[in-house]
Amino acid sequence: MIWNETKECMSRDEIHNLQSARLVKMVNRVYHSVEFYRKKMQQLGLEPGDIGGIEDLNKLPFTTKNDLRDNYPFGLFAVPQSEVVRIHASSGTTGKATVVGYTRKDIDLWQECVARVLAMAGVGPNDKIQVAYGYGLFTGGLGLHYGAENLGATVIPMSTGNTQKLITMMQDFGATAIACTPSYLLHIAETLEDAGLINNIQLKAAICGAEPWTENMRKEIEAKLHIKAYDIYGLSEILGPGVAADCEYHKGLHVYEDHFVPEIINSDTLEACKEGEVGELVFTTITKEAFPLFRYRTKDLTSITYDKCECGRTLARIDRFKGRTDDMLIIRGVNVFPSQVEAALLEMGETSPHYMLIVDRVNNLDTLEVQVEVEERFFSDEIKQLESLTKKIAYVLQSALGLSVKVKLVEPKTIQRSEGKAKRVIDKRKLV
Ligand code: DLL
Repeated sequence: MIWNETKECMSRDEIHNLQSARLVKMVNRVYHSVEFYRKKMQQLGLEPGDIGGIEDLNKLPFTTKNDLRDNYPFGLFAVPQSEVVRIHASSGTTGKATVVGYTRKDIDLWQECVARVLAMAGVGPNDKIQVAYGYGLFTGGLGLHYGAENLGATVIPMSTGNTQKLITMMQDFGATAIACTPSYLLHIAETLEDAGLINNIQLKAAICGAEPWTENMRKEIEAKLHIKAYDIYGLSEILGPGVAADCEYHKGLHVYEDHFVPEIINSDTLEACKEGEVGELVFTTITKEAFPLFRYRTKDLTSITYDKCECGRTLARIDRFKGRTDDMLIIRGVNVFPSQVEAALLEMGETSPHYMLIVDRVNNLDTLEVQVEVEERFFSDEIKQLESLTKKIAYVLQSALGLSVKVKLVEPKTIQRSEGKAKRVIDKRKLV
């Protein structure tokens, strides 16, 4: 059943016309309310009237995270503070936080987008959903919370921080859905397994995102918990969770194009990529009031298709994320994404999905060590078994990455578990 047919199954012409009308309105409004954009457009010799529709989108300037930081905290807001009802922020690893704001209408839009995601995952008013993303300035907790309420589901606002309590309540309240990062869900699954409680839960769906994860990881989670797992994408700058999500066919994430216009560009030339070609995802918001953005460069790497999905939705689909331009490692000149390691390990099927990449530079040469957890039995007296598995993994990774890799097998639970976004890389080259 498609929850919102009128918004998700429009013809491509209807989407084009809707986006054009909304873009024209948005550009006019932003030109007159945000000095930063007015100046940028003037530098390009652009007036609002030059943007007649979506075909003129590429005339508009790009926006980057640095632009947000330069205008910290409220310089890019397009409404007076009295109309802002909520603020969120993401800390990032360097520099100032990026601050975003929402009007009442923006919050309504956000709730609706998240409700659409949940409905696509089969969640409805009869479900009880544990929201185990962090609550606070991070958009995950409150974003999922209000979206689920909007749908009429019963929200159990767990946040992060107490896995034992989460598991107790999962059983006692009969939670049927959970929203958290995929790495945290894996940790929850292991904890349930260790306690022999997997069959005591009523979970049927998980809505996971906020970090890159592979299709194999999705299947691993489904198999461990006997549930359906769905991918939800978003970023605070554009909305928070709910910009795109996948349906039961898992053939890419449907972008809510009635609110966010996606483009894929080559990060070096800034030219548009062809359909299906991997590049940097760029978004323009066309309905947001408090914090509209023109052509925001997300740094997320993916490709796009405009073909109709088997589920009937006509919305553009972006492929599962390959990584971010800024988490690509260059090791001895070879480009490596942590997700490639995850895909290769899970494809092999003899290790756990817990791994860590340690990059170093020894005698001016980059080195990559992949630490991966394997079952306890490999560490018993059968030393030979451990050696042969190490060699096998090194071979598999070398073939997948095109780079020789040192593999270190570690005992279960050695690699630190995360409740939020997982940390997969320690790059010691950056510490010197
Ligand atoms: O992570 C919003 C969110 C919360 C999304 C809960 C999904 C669920 P930020 O903290 O601003 O916002 O981080 C955004 O996280 O640019 C991606 O690099 C990454 N990301 C988010 N969802 C996915 C996903 C939230 N499904 C950044 N797959 C984005 C891969 C994701 N990466």
